[in-house]
Amino acid sequence: MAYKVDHEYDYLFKIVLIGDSGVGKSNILSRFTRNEFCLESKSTIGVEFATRTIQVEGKTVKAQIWDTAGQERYRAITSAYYRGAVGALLVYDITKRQTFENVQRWLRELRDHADSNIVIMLAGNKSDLNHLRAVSSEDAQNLAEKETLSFLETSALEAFNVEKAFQTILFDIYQIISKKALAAQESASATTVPHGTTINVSNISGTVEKKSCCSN
Ligand SMILES: Nc1nc2c(ncn2[C@@H]2O[C@H](COP(=O)(O)OP(=O)(O)OP(=O)(O)O)[C@@H](O)[C@H]2O)c(=O)[nH]1
Ligand SMILES: [Mg+2]
Repeated sequence: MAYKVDHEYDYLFKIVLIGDSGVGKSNILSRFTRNEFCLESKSTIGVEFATRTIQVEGKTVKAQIWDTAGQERYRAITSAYYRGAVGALLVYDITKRQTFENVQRWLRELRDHADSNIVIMLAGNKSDLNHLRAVSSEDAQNLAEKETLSFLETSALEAFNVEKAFQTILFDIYQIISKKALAAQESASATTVPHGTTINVSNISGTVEKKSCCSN
């Protein structure tokens, strides 16, 4: 979902949160959208979303961030969740090795269900629990490089890098969208057909007359 509209905002970007249950997706979302954190949050059931508007390169960008359960049995239908998403924050817990091992599984799911141009950031959450660390930042950095993802360690509890993670995703999406818009403009001006030209197209059954519908 990357619409350009006239009023409240210039762009609306849909971003999905993914990762195993308990890694802190819902708290990352509440930290970013409401500046709230809950130590005893319950597992998400189904889908929730929240929004926040920020400025990117002088444009007003509304981020619509979707959150679902990491647990398979509570998850909403996958294809609907990913539909229209232009960004993804893939979260693991730095204190739980398994959540990092499962990153490959989440990447596969993105590959299967999301747009192939989706911007992905890997986030190692709970960086405040460094004494319990089970995933080194080097391991995560290497994986991120191999899979061409951006990477940050975050802490929803300490509000560390949460803002930066979303800002980076939104900026990267904005860069892609504005480059695409420029390329489209350039190719449109290169292939413009003059107004109202009548083109005669012959086929087997005779001559079909087609009016050019180019309006530029
Ligand atoms: N220490 C610490 N705890 C965190 C952090 N982020 C989340 N938690 C805790 O981790 C637990 C799970 O957080 P959630 O945000 O509910 O996890 P989730 O990924 O949304 O889980 P599901 O909805 O089941 O997929 C909660 O007890 C949170 O308080 C963090 O940055 N640091
Ligand atoms: Mg949740």
